[in-house]
Amino acid sequence: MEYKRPIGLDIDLETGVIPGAKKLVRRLSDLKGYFLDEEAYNELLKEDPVVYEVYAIEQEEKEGDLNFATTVLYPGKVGKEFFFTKGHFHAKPDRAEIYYGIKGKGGMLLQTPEGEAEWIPMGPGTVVYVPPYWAHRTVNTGNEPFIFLAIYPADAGHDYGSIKEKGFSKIVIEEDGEVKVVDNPRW
Ligand code: M6P
Ligand code: ZN
Repeated sequence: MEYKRPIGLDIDLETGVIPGAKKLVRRLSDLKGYFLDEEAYNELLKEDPVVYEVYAIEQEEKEGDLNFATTVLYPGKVGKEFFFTKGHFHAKPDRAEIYYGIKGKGGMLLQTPEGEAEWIPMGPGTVVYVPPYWAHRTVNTGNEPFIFLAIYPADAGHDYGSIKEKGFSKIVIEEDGEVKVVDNPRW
C-alpha cells in the first residue's frame, strides 16, 4: 500500500498564513446580495475591499481524510452589519467541523436547516464544534483581523445555495456602540 506522507506546518499566528497552502481571496464584490443594506454595499463596492482570505490544505474528496484551513476575516461593516464569511452547509450535510480561534475577536453564527440560529462568541483559544447539519458563518466584531483555523472532513464539500438566497435568521450588527445579534428582518 502506498501511504500518504504526514504533514507538519507552522501557522503564522500573526498573519494566519499557512506556508504552501492554496490561497482564496473573497472581495466585497464576491458577496453581492449577502448584506442587508444595499446602498451601503454599493458605496463600499467602489473600493471593493478584501473581506476575507482562506489558506487551505485540502486532500482528495474522500471519506476519512481531513482538510484544514485558516481564514483571515478583515474588520469592517456594510451599514450596521459586520463583515462575515459567506457561510455554508456541507454538501454532505452530516459532516461536522472544528474551528479554533487564533487572533482577533468575532463569533460564529450557526443554523439548522429549519432556521434555528445560535451565536457563539470567539477569540484566541476558543474552540467551536460545528455539529452535523448546522450551517456556519463567522463574523468579525472587532477592529483587527479575526483569524481562526478550521478542520473539516475532506468529503464535506460546501453548499452555499440556501444561505446565499435567505441568509441566516439572525444578523450581527453594531448599534449604539454595541455588538448585537438580532432577528434578520428579511428572514
Ligand atoms: C473555513 C472553512 C472553509 C471555508 C472558509 C470560508 O476556513 O469552513 O471550509 O471555505 O471558512 O467560509 P465560506 O466557505 O463560508 O466562505
Ligand atoms: Zn464548513
